[in-house]
Amino acid sequence: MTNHWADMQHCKAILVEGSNAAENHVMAMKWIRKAQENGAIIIHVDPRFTRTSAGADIFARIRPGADAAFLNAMINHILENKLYDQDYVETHTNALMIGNADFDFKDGLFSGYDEEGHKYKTDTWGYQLDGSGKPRHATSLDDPHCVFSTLRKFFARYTLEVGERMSGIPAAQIKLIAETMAKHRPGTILYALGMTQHTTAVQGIRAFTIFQLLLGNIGKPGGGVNALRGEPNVQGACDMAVLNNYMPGYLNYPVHTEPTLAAWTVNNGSLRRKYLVNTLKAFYGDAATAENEFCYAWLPKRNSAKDYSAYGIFESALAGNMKLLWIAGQNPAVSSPNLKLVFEALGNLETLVVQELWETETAAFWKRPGVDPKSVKTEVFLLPAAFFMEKQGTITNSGAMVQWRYKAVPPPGQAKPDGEIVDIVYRRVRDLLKDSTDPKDQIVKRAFWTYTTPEDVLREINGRALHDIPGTDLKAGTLASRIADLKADGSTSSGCWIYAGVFSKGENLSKRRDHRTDPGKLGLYPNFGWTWPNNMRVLYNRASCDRHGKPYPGSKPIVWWDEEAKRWTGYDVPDVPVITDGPNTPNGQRAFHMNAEGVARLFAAVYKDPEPASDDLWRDASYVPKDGPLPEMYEPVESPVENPMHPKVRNNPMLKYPRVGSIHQPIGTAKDFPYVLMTSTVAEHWCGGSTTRNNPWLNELMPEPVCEIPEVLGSKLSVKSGDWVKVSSARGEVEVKAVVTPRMQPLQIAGQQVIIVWMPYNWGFQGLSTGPSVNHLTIDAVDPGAGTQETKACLVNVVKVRDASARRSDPRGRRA
Ligand SMILES: Nc1nc2c(c(=O)[nH]1)N[C@H]1C(S)=C(S)[C@@H](COP(=O)(O)OP(=O)(O)OC[C@H]3O[C@@H](n4cnc5c(=O)[nH]c(N)nc54)[C@H](O)[C@@H]3O)O[C@H]1N2
Ligand SMILES: Nc1nc2c(c(=O)[nH]1)N[C@H]1C(S)=C(S)[C@@H](COP(=O)(O)OP(=O)(O)OC[C@H]3O[C@@H](n4cnc5c(=O)[nH]c(N)nc54)[C@H](O)[C@@H]3O)O[C@H]1N2
Ligand SMILES: [Mo]
Repeated sequence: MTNHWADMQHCKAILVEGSNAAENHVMAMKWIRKAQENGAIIIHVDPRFTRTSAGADIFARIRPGADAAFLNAMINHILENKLYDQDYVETHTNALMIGNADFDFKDGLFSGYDEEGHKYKTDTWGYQLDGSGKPRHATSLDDPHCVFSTLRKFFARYTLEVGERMSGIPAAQIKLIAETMAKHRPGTILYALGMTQHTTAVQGIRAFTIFQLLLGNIGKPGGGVNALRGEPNVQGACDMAVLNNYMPGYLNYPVHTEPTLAAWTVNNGSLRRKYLVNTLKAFYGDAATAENEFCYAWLPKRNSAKDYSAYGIFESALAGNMKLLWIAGQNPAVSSPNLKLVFEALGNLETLVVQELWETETAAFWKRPGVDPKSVKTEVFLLPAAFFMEKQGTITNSGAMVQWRYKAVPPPGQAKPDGEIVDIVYRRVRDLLKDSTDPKDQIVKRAFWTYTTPEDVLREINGRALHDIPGTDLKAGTLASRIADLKADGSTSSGCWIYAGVFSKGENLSKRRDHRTDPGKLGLYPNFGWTWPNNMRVLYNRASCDRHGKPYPGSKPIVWWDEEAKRWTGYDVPDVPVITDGPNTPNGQRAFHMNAEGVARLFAAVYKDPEPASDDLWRDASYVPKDGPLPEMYEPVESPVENPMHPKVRNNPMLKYPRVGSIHQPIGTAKDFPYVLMTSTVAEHWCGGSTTRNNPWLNELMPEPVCEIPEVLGSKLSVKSGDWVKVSSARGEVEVKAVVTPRMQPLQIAGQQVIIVWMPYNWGFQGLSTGPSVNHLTIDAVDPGAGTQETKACLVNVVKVRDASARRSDPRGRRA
């Protein structure tokens, strides 16, 4: 999220695309409704008519995976009709920078495509530089060489008619949505899995960013691009490096070509080095010294050719390259796509440890329906874990707000909080290694590990001074109260730099609950919980002001330059590199100061600032999507239509699929599997369902999985609601009841009728309510950059099995 939940009340328009907020983010709905009461227009773009659509002013039905076509057509409409915010675009984006003359896009490929290496060479994706290595600037957006002209040319292909042909949304409605968003500013975009579970996930979100930047909607109250995150603490988990390619705080995880800290620093800059040093001090304490590069050598290095994601893990296990897998708080035997591969992989392990509340499908995979337990050699341990109300600690929400939660009841039986389980296992392993002289065991033996409570862990994450630090009020042991307190020389330690300040003057700010203090009446509540970084609530808020530091008219003032006090000030923490560097200085114009250019990037250029990096300011190379600097429409891996834009490059050219051969990862075609399957969750169950399917009341509300089909398909197959159907894909088949409904409707795509069906993914063979898992059908192709699975679009066939009156043949769910 760039903004935060309560901020949505300030929106004048809200585009909800790829999210069913009413059923999955009920608290978001509270603020969406408030905006609506204030006159905001709510737009919902979705393949299925849900409770979110029912509350919207405009509902547009889209084909799964065709969002880029719709968004690009809207962007083109904004550009062609000059509906953009010219001052914002010139001041706060790279629109005026001169692009590399050799950059090109042809037949679905950006310049630099290396077919053999299966990657892009990005040397034409940059700017023309002046003598000092800075991008050259045009004086007008009409300059044919500036980034803005590149944009105009690129998006010109996406007329409203092309948008309609590929997405299924009528041209007039695309125009209406673009003009509504342009007229009602500031507006926001809310998204979730409908956008991300695709092999073009990153590109779709890039299109959001471009659209919002053109409208001048980033950095303002009521603006932004807001990801509605899923699992309660998914934000906190990502912050703490649950993502396999990051250290805590999104520092790139060291790879094998970076054997030393010095080598890592060349690639990541000295600012990030400072934070990595703080993390290493938190990991290794006194063992980490400047002389030994803070024990950097002890970190195992990633092999950049290997896939360490959940998919890579199962593929390693499948190949017999993994002995032990420890799964905590995840139920992949229901929630991962292409379950056949997952089950086979689990069966190839020697040991599986499952740390759980229940004996889930994952823990019970060895006795799943249709399998003889004797044939599975994997030894399974089930460690009983405490649920959220049985332990204390923090949860970080989508707005990066860290909030403390208290224990309400003790855990049952032998169940323990996850932190305690990890602590027990760690100490036991350290004891076992006591006499080891193997250098690789140092990482365990010398770890700085002294925790007794979750709050100790949060203090370690926050960071502290290790010595008295001259010239500051930091004495040995003082907790850091902001990021700027962290030092580069090893005199401070901080487990996760972005959390520095969650403690202030010894107080745990995540426990604050002041819901009254609200300067500016913006809903910021600065004394409620604590948000990273530095308790800032709206990211990029400097961009809410013009080049002179004055708030743009039309949106509520949030920060501004105070000429008398000679500093940035306002209701929120100003998002500027130096608080006293005013709008007449280069720093004062860097509203997007983490980008090397200092401005937002309509075109995601390859660029590194030539100025020597400083310890305190961002002067960094910027992130460039692997699959191109501008968003292009590519078809899902399994799609019933060709790609009329570039038939030879139908799918994302950076896609790798199948990764382990077509036996394990087959691709179905429309000839055998004519319908598009879209999957999602339901209001009444939670994800893989182990918690909710063990609750009789919820089971009564939503007793079993179904396949929802449009009326045209119902008539074609002579299927009524309640009849049994077999749904099959190239990977498996399941038998469920059909629900024939007007919520699903066919779409006309490129002159042909496309039928979309829907299934929930919340069932499996364990618990009080059992039923077949839809993930037997789904495809495990992933986005090349983000690694998200394409569980929103694959091809299936649907055939009638028997009438409603017949019973399901296997009540525990049919095996694929
Ligand atoms: N009650 C309840 N709440 C939950 C959860 C739960 O299981 N139950 N799960 C939590 C979790 S982990 C998450 S990640 C979030 C998920 O929150 P959402 O992302 O809202 O979850 P989904 O149900 O997957 O809904 C995505 C929406 O995108 C639509 N969609 C599918 N494909 C496309 C497409 O290609 N384009 C567009 N524009 N739309 C598409 C679907 O029809 C659906 O309405 O919810 C969280 N909240
Ligand atoms: N087809 C399809 N597949 C999908 C999706 C989809 O839309 N379509 N959505 C995807 C998404 S967004 C997500 S997030 C995943 C979710 O996939 P999972 O993470 O596998 O789903 P959950 O059911 O939330 O699993 C969490 C498990 O943790 C256990 N648990 C809960 N609290 C604790 C705790 O405090 N400690 C421990 N140790 N265990 C605990 C629960 O009992 C549960 O079994 O599914 C993905 N799979
Ligand atoms: Mo999720």
